Amino acid sequence: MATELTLAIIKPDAVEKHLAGAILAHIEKAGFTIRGCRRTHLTRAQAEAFYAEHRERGFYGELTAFMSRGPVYVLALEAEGAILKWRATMGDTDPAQAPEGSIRKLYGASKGENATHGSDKPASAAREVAFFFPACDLV
Ligand code: 3AN
Repeated sequence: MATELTLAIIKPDAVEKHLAGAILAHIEKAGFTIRGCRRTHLTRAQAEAFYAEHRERGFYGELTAFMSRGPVYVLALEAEGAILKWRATMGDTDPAQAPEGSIRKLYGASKGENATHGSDKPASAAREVAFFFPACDLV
């Protein structure tokens, strides 16, 4: 399996609950190398651009309001097969369905406020990493 980068976000719900440190520790224990890490507060327009592929879904307004509600940590994570590995580490979108010990089971509250984001496929990972990090900042 090839070494990949994926884009993770520690979402506003987790940052508000002071869970960013616990989630960063979970990420490192799971074997990812954090190649980029930045705290930022998305504007509504940035959240809308980031989630543009979901614009037809009923929860788009709720999602983009939530994602711009407070600070987030954006992370570029590296590992063998990082995209699927990070999705497995997070667990299902719905925390109630996520496996015991996964980040969303441990820290998520609902399908919307589920603590973390992860890219779903290689094309999304490339777009999402580039959305937040110029190549020179991936160290
Ligand atoms: P995932 O992030 O697990 O790939 P998607 O692609 O189904 O999940 O959904 C994209 C984003 O929209 C997720 N981050 C999730 O928090 C949010 N979302 C999904 N379903 C709902 C819902 N029913 N209500 C509010 N937000 C949702």
